[in-house]
Amino acid sequence: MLIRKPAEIEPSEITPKSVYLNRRQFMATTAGGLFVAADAMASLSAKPGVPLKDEKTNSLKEATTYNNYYEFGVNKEDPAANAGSLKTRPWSIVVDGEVAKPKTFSIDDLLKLAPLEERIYRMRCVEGWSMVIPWIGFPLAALLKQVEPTAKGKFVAFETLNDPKQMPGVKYAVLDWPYREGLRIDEAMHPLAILAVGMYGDVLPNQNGAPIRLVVPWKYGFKSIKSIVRIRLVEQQPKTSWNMAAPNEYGFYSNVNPKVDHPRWSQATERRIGEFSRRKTLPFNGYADQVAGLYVGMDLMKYF
Ligand SMILES: Nc1nc2c(c(=O)[nH]1)N[C@H]1C(S)=C(S)[C@@H](COP(=O)(O)O)O[C@H]1N2
Ligand SMILES: [Mo]
Repeated sequence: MLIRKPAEIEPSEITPKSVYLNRRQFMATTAGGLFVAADAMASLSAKPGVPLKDEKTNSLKEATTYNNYYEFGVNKEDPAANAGSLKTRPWSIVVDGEVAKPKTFSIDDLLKLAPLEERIYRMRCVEGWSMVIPWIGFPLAALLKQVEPTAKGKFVAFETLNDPKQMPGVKYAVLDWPYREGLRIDEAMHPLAILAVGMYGDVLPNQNGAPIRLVVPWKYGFKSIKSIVRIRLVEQQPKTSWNMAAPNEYGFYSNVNPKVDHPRWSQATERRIGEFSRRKTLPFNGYADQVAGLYVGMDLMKYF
């Protein structure tokens, strides 16, 4: 099947060869009462992303056992240990606010929005570690176009599920739940911003944000909100969980910027999980050629 490649994406990030995802696995996860429609299954053909030059893709084990997902605990091994209690079917995302066509998308609706693609992205956590992960997903823009944002839809606000019965961590007030994130509309429409439904050729493990999560590779990892249930288009910059918790440490934009230190540590270098020596952190996490244009004229020391 034909998969169009947005002009902004480097050829090195997507290869021309088609592969099939593990369809049996996608069907298995939907077996809790739901069938994936035939045309949705057809869209599950993906292109394998080419590994980044001089950067090894992290192992599935690394990407699934060293996580932040505070709804399941604050330690890196907690999400893998505790996220089994998350029920990922049935699932839907309510999309409303400043849009002409508000809509509730079931997971099957979401899988039909656009062909799935594999994207191998560098991910940089604000804590100073990074990984390279092969995600499977589709541009967030494909969903936003469906609801037709109005002229007042200047920002996009996202929310994670907030269910104490499934998420042992939400009884602790470490963050103001539900976990909330936000993007400016032009950031959200950028072709590098994807909604991921899988990784490593398979469905997303719960600890990585099943069944659907945001991936914004030029920003610190906390912007990439997991297990999304609500997306709202808004006129004013929305509140975000980490910014509410510590506004001097976590800004709204949170673009990866080696020149803006966290108040308690430097952001100039990072530890790639699996590597011994530290790497230099790249502006916009290495995606400056594609995304720097979004921020022309903005003081990125002030809007960190
Ligand atoms: N709902 C929710 N989403 C979240 C988090 C979280 O605690 N809750 N942690 C964030 C942080 S800080 C990072 S670094 C990434 C890490 O997970 P990943 O390796 O699966 O991207 O998830 C982000 N998304
Ligand atoms: Mo993070």
